[in-house]
Amino acid sequence: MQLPKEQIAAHNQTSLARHQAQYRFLADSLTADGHQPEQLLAKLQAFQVALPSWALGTGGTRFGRFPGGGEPRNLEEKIADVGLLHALNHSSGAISLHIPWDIPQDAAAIRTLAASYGLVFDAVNSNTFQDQPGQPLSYKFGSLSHTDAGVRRQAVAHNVEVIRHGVALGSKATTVWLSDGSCFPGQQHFRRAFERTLAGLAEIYEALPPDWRMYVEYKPFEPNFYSMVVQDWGASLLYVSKLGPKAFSLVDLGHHLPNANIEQIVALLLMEGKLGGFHFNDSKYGDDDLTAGALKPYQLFLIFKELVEGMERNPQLSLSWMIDASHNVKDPLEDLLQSVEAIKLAYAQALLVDAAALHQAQEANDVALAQELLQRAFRTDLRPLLAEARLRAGAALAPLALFRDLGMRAQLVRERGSRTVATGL
Ligand code: PSV
Ligand code: MN
Repeated sequence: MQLPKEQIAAHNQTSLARHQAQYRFLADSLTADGHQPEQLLAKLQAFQVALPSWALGTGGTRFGRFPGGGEPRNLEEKIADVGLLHALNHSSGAISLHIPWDIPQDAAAIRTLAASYGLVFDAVNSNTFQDQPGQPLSYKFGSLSHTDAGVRRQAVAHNVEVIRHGVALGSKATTVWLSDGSCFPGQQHFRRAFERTLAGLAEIYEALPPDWRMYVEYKPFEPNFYSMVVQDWGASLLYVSKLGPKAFSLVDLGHHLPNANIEQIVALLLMEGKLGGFHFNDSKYGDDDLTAGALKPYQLFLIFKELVEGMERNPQLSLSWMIDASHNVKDPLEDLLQSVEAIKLAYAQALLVDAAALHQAQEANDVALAQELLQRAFRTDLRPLLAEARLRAGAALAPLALFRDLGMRAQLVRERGSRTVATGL
């Protein structure tokens, strides 16, 4: 569904006066504090977050799934949904595909379709955590780490195939997340499993085109509950360091044990030049896959504070910003709008941190001042700044309100039906 610019402009008109008053007040106070609102706006407009093709339908749990209707039935409709979100917020100009859930039949046509919505393709993702119909060998006991060389060869071949699809679409990276591991002590030999996994990753690495990157995503548990072959950032860093300069770690915010200090992990991966990208989401207990910023907005801000420092130290730094979310109870499109807003808000707040003053406070061990400096930025309400960035880009002042006021979900249900099920988990 293409959203005409005039419809967005008409909706913006209804709240324009209120927005302008709020933005003027904010811009004046930011300027008085020594910030440059125009520079902040430029950075926000340039910041795009890729949306996952697998989050456009309702997520399920092993207990059930409650589809809300109008879910995309194929890749073309998934692209249309991301295009719609991008028209609303002008911040989601990329899509990340999962193979084989999203195999394009005609890559050139899919590319042209995506371009018509202003979209490009971010990292492609492989899937060796499920068996596919007709697949000769099973991944029940692992893929790249499997004891059987035939299974390992099949998993490598799948990843190479994923890269081939990505090349046809103009992607520049592949994300490897392995569910491999063990459920019981003694089931798997840790060192041999690591060595086999590394050998498989090295073969996939060899298949990367020269300008491509490989992201190795870690996760502490699930579906295996005793050990995972890439269980944490230490393991991921080991693999990517051994693989070479085109391999990087990928941080999925839901893939940490409770209370892990993710911002510190981010700082150290940045220091090593081995941070490749993110899967944003939020979690309370584990891989909850909830809306970014829904539970821990301060953590998200602290992560962005490290990222902003990294980007300032190295302006060439290139990271993949992606969302990985999926849950049972919200309209997935509304959820993605909220996630993107929370991510950009955390980024904008991090841009406000007075880095020089913080550095001084840290060197002087002025603990209270350090906290003041962080919280001064975090507690500034920058929502009018985000709205202004959208307004100037021709997007919606209030994306979620527009999505609702135009009855978009109802339109999608009319077009696609109420019982459609998007591919994914
Ligand atoms: C695994 O939990 C994960 O975070 C990986 O990124 C997968 O590719 C994705 O979720 C989709 O299942
Ligand atoms: Mn993920």
